[in-house]
Amino acid sequence: MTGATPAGMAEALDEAARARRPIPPLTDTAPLGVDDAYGVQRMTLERRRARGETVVGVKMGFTSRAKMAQMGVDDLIWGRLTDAMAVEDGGVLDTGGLIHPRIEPEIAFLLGRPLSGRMSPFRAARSVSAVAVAYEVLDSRYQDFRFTLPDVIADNASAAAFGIGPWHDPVDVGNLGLLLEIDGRTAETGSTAAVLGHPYRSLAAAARLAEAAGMELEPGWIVLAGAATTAVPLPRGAHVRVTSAGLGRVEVTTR
Ligand code: OOG
Ligand code: MG
Repeated sequence: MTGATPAGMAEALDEAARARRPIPPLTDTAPLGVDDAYGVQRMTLERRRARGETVVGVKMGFTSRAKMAQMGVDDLIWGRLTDAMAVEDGGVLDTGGLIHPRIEPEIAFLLGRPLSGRMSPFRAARSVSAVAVAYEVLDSRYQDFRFTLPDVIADNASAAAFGIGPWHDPVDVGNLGLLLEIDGRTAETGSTAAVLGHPYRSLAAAARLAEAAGMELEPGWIVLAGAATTAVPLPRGAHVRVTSAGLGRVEVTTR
């Protein structure tokens, strides 16, 4: 059903998202390694580009132990963000087109300079022009949110939507409290320190992955550093708020 070629896999994932019909993990029926999975991810992005979407950044995944444990994987990954995934702060997200959305609190970086290569987190941080509190909405195109590492890589790291709070001049984001509230009730609390010990390590990892992919992260791009807590189901008709000490908050209403 999914087709064993990379292009067939990309089509199956893209169609699953568009038709809102989840598929079994690709690795249930075909061998798929990490490198080939990134090839499939690139092809799903080509399909989005062909529909007029523009890449506006990248998202890091599984940068916290909480997330690795939740999803049963053991390495960090990345995916691409497009303009069509962005939700304005305080805006409305229609979850009707999503399969089984989840939301998680994150920190976002805005790049002021190109970034690629192997470097210390400290050096990577020098490319950052602003930081913000953010959320990510995940929506696996796989049934029951079940996948192996190559599966989720191919599926663009479950990326579905994201929102960014007000940008701030770079501050030390090494240990900021994060609060995720749904309809005024606490859903998750955590610290940015859960992201690889410091979110700038996630940024350095993004720079390394960019080099490995033969590309540069571009000025103006957003980097989502990865969730500090587990992701929680995102219901319809909900008001969600993510607050971070020092960075303010970002809000979204779902319908
Ligand atoms: C994959 C995406 C993980 C994060 O912040 O760790 C991620 C998933 O959990 O479905 O975005
Ligand atoms: Mg995330």
